[in-house]
Amino acid sequence: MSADCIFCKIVTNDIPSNKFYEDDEVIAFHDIRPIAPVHFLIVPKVHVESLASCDALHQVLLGKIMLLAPKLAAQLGLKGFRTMINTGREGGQEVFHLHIHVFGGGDTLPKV
Ligand code: DGP
Repeated sequence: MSADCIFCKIVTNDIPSNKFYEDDEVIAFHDIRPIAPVHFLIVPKVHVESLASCDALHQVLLGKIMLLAPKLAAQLGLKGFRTMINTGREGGQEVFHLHIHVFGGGDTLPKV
C-alpha cells in the first residue's frame, strides 16, 4: 500500500468506487471519466507504480489481468473492446498505480 495513492484507497474501500469485481489479487471498477459507454479499470491490489515498474515477479499477475479483461468485458455485454495501459507521465499516465483500461460499446472505436 502507498499512503497517498488513490487506487490503494479504492482497494481498501477508503474511497468509494463503482467496483464490480474483486478477488484476492485484483479489483475492477468503472472509470470516473469514461471515454466510451463502458469503461472500466482492472487494478492489482498490490501497489505497483506502472507497467515499467513490473518485473518477473509480476508475470503471473499481469497474465491474470489480461485474461480477466475479456471475461469482465463479456459480463458487461461488450462484443469488442480496447485495452490500454498508460505508462509514465509521457505515456499519459495520471494515476501511478498500475491499471489497465478496458472500454467499448456504442460505435466501432476509431482505428489507432
Ligand atoms: P491513467 O491516465 O491511465 O492514469 O488513467 C487514470 C484513470 O483513472 C482516469 O481515466 C480517471 C480514473 N480515475 C482517477 N481517479 C479515479 C477515482 O477516484 N475513481 C475512479 N472510478 N476512477 C478514477
